Amino acid sequence: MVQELTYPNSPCGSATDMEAFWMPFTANRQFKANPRLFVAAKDMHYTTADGRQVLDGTAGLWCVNAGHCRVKIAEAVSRQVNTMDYAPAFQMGHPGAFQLADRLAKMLPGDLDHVFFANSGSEAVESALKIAIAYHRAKGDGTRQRLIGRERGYHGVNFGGISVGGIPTVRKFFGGLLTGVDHLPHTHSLEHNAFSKGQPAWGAHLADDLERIVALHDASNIAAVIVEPVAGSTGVLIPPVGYLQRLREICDKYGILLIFDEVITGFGRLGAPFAANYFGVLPDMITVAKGITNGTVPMGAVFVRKHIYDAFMHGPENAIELFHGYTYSGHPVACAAALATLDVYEEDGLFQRANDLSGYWQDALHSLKGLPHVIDVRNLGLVGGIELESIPGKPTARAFDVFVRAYEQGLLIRTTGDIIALSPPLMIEKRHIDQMVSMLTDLLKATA
Ligand code: PXG
Ligand code: PLP
Repeated sequence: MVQELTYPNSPCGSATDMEAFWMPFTANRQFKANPRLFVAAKDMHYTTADGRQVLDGTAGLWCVNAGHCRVKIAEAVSRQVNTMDYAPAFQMGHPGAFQLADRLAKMLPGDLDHVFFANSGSEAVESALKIAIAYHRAKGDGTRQRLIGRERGYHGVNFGGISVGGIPTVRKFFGGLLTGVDHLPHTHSLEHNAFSKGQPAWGAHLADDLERIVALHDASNIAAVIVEPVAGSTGVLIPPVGYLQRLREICDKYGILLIFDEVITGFGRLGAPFAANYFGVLPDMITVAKGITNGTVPMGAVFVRKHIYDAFMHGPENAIELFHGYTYSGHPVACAAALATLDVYEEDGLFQRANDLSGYWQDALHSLKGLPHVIDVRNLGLVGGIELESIPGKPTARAFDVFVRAYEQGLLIRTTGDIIALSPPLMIEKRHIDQMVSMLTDLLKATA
């Protein structure tokens, strides 16, 4: 059915013009019948196709940590595009990739000192899982092949990522997935932890389930555990006090690699460079994307510790050590964007800023407690989650209604299930936080 668009300034003339684009993770028919289009962005705001300003409560999709259209990043990208558009990634190089890797290595905690580049979080995860298995093989531990993820984990959409991931809808349509995968239990419990401020007190013992999996398969068959330090996509699940430390201890005990998927928590979201810094837990690998370029150009990366890189550096010097890589690994334009992004983070002190604002953010969000249907509020750094009671028989409907009304009134939020997730650019000011919370208060008061 063709329906004319009602937005006067829409760049798309009619619904027919919108048909060809198969939108990702979107209800295509519902969207095309009543589209929501952004056409410009600056700092904390988007401009809609009909000329309205929308406060960005989500940093795009958790990626625009420094705020939109930062001049320094735009100029660096433009310079690079006009100097050298592309250089082959295999058996050739360009200075930007080396500079960026070196700079990242200096920022990273511990001996996380090598960087493998990809183009998205999904590719970073895929790369990390492959490196984990190949690492054990390179050391002569070729039976260590099993991968362990967690329920309610999100690790992107490639086959490895959905296999270790724990979101039923992201998995169930796609057949058998990878073999040799187990899942830890998730740590979310409203019964024990509702309305916790910061890290919840209950739940560190859930990491001990790893002992059960080790007993079942034997450590000699297990390659790696992958978790998000703070799970974002599945509704802002904050790790219980001591949980990540416990996972690290058990992995150490059995020689299992620990991978932190920091696609969301990386680059300041928690008020520290990485969640690894914030929690004081050193994983063997970290996957990142999103904030590495402030969302400007697609890029992902895997940070690996020295012992992992070193394990591959054997054999004849003319032999390729890792048979893995992307045409666009370390793309010059992405590297230029990332280098300028790191400058902006540093010059504006944005990680510190996120840390300084996190107390104000916490108090503001927790003022929503007591509003209709609000069954939990949770927060860490500049991340917030507000869980709503589902309408019986209509899961997701209540939060989606808030999302649409928020957009219409000038606020961008993200919803997953009946959970509202908030993750504003780190340049946010107190007045924006006040505005967000006051709009959310009105919206929630008006929920059916
Ligand atoms: N790992 C984690 C922890 C993520 O959050 C990915 C991997 C995949 O990254 P790419 O770049 O392939 O999308 C992600 C992505 C949401 C939302 O609304 C979250 C993501 C992507 C889109 C929406 O929570 N996370
Ligand atoms: N498919 C074909 C036919 C290719 O030639 C290539 C790369 O050369 C790929 C897929 C992989 O593309 P990328 O390296 O961008 O992931």
